[in-house]
Amino acid sequence: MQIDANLMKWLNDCLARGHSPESLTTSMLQSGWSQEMARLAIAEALGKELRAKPDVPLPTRAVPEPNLLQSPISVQAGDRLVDVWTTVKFPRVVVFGNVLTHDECDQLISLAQPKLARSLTVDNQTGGDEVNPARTSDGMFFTRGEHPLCERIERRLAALVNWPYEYGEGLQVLRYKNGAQYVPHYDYFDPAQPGTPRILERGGQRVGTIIMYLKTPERGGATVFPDIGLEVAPIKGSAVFFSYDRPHPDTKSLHGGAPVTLGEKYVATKWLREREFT
Ligand code: PD2
Ligand code: ZN
Repeated sequence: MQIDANLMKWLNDCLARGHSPESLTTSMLQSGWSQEMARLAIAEALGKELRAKPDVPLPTRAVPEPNLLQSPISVQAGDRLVDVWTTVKFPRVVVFGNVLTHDECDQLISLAQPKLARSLTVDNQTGGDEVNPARTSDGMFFTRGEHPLCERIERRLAALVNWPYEYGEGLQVLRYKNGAQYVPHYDYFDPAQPGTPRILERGGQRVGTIIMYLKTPERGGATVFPDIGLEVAPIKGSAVFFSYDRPHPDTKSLHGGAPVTLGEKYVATKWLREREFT
């Protein structure tokens, strides 16, 4: 798509003056540009800026972002009105209520049940999967749109954070039994690891995460953000969204699943890539 030269000049000037991609997105939306156009134009401008400064090691990327101009109490996310509970500017974290009905939570758990197995994490050396003692949950993946329910939820999430449906990985469902946890980590792929280029072939970096809570434990199991001391309570039907514009700890996107100390917790995670996830 050809992007207007005046718009590009304005974007490049703003970036050179230190404006963030998020603030430029906000300005463009306020001026009546579409989310898609803002995303494309800003990505293009960021690319130009980086080519002019080849020594910048980790490019910032356009990221998903809900439309929270004027601090709404709720936002229309496709087929559902979702509540806005808590927002943090940096790192960008938004907690949403009422993302899923209780029925949808129960149905996702039932669909996932037959395939739940000890969670694996990506082996950074090879790009393959490995059992990790830091992650004691059981998990499974759906492919994108694998069931009509998955597709309905995935389209809702795409609308919620203004990020194309096709850029999302399939949903992952995790079960944390009593005592299980997921120690703090970053969801992006570490550029320094030899297996990463292979992983990035399928849609580039991860730039955002949505963790939906499907079952509330009786105690523990918060999603924690240690860099900012934030704990998100795992309440059934709600979700936490966060984004990261670089694969770097400076994004303060470190997060973990605190141990469940009574009862059982289920979540569904949606990871969002830079491009179409194939
Ligand atoms: O279940 C959680 O709270 C959690 C915490 C950290 C899930 C993930 N990360 C994840 O799925 O990446
Ligand atoms: Zn995570």
